[in-house]
Amino acid sequence: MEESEKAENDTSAGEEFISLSDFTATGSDQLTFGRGDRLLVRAKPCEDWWWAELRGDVGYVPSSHLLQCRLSSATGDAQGPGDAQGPCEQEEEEEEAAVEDPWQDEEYFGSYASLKLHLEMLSDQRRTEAYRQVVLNNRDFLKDKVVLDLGCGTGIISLFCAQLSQPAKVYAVEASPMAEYTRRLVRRNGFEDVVTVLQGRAEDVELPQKVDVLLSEWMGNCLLFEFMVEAVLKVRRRWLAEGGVMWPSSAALLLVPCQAHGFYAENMSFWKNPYGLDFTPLQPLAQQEIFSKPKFSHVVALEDCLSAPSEVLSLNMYTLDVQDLEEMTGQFSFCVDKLGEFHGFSAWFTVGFESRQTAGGGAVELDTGPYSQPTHWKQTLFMLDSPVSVHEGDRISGSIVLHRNHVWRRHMSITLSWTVHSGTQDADACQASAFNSPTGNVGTKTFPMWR
Ligand code: GJV
Repeated sequence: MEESEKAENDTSAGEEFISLSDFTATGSDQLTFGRGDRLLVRAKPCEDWWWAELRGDVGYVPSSHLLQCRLSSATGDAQGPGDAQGPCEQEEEEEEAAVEDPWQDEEYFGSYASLKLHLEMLSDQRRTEAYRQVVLNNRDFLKDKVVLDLGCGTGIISLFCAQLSQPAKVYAVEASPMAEYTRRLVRRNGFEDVVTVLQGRAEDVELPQKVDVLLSEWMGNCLLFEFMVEAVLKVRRRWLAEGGVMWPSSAALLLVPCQAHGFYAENMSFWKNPYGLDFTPLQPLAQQEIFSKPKFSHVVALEDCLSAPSEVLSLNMYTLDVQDLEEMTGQFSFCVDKLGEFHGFSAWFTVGFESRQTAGGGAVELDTGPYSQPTHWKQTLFMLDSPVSVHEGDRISGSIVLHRNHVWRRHMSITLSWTVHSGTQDADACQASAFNSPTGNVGTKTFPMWR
């Protein structure tokens, strides 16, 4: 695409945004606006401050307060709130309602009221078996312990506890209406004396005692999406007894630079010459519609990984704080180990479950990356706007920032910044970071997920 054409596409008429919260200008070059105002964004000179128009006035506005209209949501099989539509597509009253519940609980727990997502989770054997293994490996430890299963869904983990160990009590907490069925499943399997199902948000639950074990399957896409982890941290503070166990005990986000020939061809190369015609003017649109958001449910083949993966975030579930979730930053430096096209980054997570007993199978890890059989989370793909050719010995360094949406509490944006350093075909030199040739490709891109 020509540069002039690109500029035209970026700024032509401005983009319409809706304000999610009130903002009062603190300088004469800023605009004051209220929640629900529709602003026309004329330019984005930097990430945090945009130049916008409202009722004939122009000025700078903080981008964090704005939500783009007609930004469609998930690609692929997003879970829970990922299926949401942008509120600008809805009626005015719905907009209001959506802004009033930044957690979108009705929609979120509504999605867990039907079987679809539960079937997906239960059929994911690697996920479900990992939790079963944790219970098995700690069956002696669990004897006479009090357990809380946060977001128990159909109650599978609580039922494993009752079936495979002898806990004093399991509180199975579930906010969605599925809880009623979970109660029936507990009764049908004869565990009603041990497992008590409590329907409600775990943050609000009242228990007769503190718990020895806080178990939960809270992980979303890119680990944090949905931010169910916040409930886990709040419950930990309130209900976990001194010295109690967190399962998972740790979590990590991993990243790898990768090729995505298939996805690129389907959505970008396609327009080059369909039926012998030049459809390339649609490419900027494809870029905006498809590549501006992460692709969920991507499975990255090992041969498409351009280097060994790297851990970019590492969370200790005993010490992680709710405030830490607002912005999380990681660094990376990848050594490219093959010739290929750098189309983007793939991300996934691992969680670790420490063992609390000496005799037994030890710690358990659930790895959702490309070196293991896929789980229902699969991997998440972040496409660059244009691919970069890389060679063995090149280095890709940079950072990732997960920025939680100030208003929509289950959403975040992910900013990837990278530099490709061209190498000397020498993998050892890359390992040692012994060279630092300024080079080729430098880029940064922010992906809303989904707001
Ligand atoms: N309190 C109670 N139940 C919850 C909560 C909460 N704060 N948050 C989610 N759930 N790993 N991304 C329930 C939700 O209704 C569903 O049944 C289950 O936890 C989700 C677990 C898998 N989602 C995930």
